[in-house]
Amino acid sequence: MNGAELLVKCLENEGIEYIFGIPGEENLCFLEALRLSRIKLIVTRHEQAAGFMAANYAKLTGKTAVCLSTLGPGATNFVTSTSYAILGGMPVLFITGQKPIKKSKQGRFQIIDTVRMMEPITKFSRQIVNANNIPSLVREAFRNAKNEKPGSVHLELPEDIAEETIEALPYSHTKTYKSHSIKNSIVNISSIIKNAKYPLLLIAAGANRKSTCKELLSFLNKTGIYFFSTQMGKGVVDERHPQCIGTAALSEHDYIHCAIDKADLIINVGHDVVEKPPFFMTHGGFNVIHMNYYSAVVDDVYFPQHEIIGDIAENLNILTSHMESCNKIDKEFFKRIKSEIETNVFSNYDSDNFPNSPQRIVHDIRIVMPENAILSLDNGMYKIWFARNYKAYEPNSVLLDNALATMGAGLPAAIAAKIVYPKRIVLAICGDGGFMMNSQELETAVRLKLDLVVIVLKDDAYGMIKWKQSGMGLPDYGLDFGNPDFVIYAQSYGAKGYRISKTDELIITLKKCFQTPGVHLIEVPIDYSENEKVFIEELKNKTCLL
Ligand SMILES: Cc1ncc(C[n+]2csc(CCOP(=O)(O)OP(=O)(O)O)c2C)c(N)n1
Repeated sequence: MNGAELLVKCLENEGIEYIFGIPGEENLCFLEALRLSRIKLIVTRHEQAAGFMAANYAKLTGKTAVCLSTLGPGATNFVTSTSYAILGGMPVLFITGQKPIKKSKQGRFQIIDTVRMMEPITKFSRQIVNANNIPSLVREAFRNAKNEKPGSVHLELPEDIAEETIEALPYSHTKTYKSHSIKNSIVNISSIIKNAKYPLLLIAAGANRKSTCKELLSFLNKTGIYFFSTQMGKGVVDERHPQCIGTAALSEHDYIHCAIDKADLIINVGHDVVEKPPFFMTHGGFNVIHMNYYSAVVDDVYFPQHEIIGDIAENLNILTSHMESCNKIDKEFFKRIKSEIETNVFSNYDSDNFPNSPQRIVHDIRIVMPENAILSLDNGMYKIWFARNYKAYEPNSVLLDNALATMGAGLPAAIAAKIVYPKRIVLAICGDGGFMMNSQELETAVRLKLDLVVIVLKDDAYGMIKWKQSGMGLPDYGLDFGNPDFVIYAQSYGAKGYRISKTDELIITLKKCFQTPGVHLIEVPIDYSENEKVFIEELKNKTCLL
């Protein structure tokens, strides 16, 4: 066996099914070992996109994912997706190649210090300098990737180590047993919750685990406490739940903040300051109980007074067993707030104007999406509209990035979702800016014969930045661009292309695309004048029904 074969064996031992990436000549030995393994290689058209696919595969399956690149330029192309995985808490092993390290005739050709480059954006970054170390380094990489908080790890496999002859075995996994100290303090915590008049529960990114959904629902149903979510906590509990008051897509001044500002206690399940803040804590304001796998990073906007650290599902289960219906809650207040949010956020989509308003687009997409369909959002202005106005019914049914908040991940994430769930409908929504950052992956989707629908929202500009620019009272400058003809562009990849030219065509076209196999791209012009009308004027003039 050689080093590359041993590495592949170790990856098989970790249960790896797919590797996403672009091989270079330094990976050829690894590629050959992969060819003879049961792992499937998904070749992409950019390493960044491979990293985004792996990260979303990890998010959807809960398993550590793997991606591959060559040295130098391939590795530098990984930087954005490595950062995406570490901030977003997605366990991914990034494997890069390298020239031989013992004797090489290549000088410094393509060589950069990839291990050091990866250090600040991974939890563990190592060069394999001896094939003997492969089993322990792989286990360490996977252990680090999965340990709380999950994230990216990196291994560099030089060509000569890949070719080294070696006899070794992968290591087996360790079963970890953890102790609980929460049982002792639970009575105290439960009485704080029982005594609150305006308690709220916040569901954030860290709560997005299979085990947590059930426990959260039991807690909410038993206590009657109202809840909201951060963008990355969307759908962990069905947003149609009668106690749900929506998603805090903005940090302040939205309708939801009428409830947050009145709260005396927030039970914050799974929050992490990497997310855009759902609220700002102030001295003398509400108390926060932070429940997460790890302790809170204290920040000017977040300094919880209580922490319950450890497995969220187990701790919630213990907490629920000490709770009863919270009868001190001012239910009338929360009912009023909820009805105001239903009217102003979820029912305010009536405009027949063309180009379509963001509210109308969100509404039309929600009504045609089946219950378990998956929406994958890139980053742009529309992400705020979807986070705020689109009700998620199931966990991970809205894939979005509110941590690195990078443009370009929407389409690769949708491809990963379709690989994991071939039978579910998957819709990617991108701005014309973000789409063009990884649009080449349309070819990957066509080659993999995926049934996938992509909406490109066309405003011929970096719309989100335009909105911020005008909000700061600055003149319109430096944010407009031209676009290809998206219909012809899609067709040139072997996908089908459509252009919406009337408001009500979106629903009809989407229904048709969902029923027809293949990759479909729909160009949808969007009217962003609503950004200012709602987020600046309407919210400024709103009054909270207190
Ligand atoms: C890789 C990357 N570059 C730049 C940004 C900063 N940024 C955030 S949103 C945005 C505009 C997005 O434009 P587009 O995709 O067209 O969507 P729109 O806001 O117009 O709906 C920019 C430039 C970013 N988040 N990520």
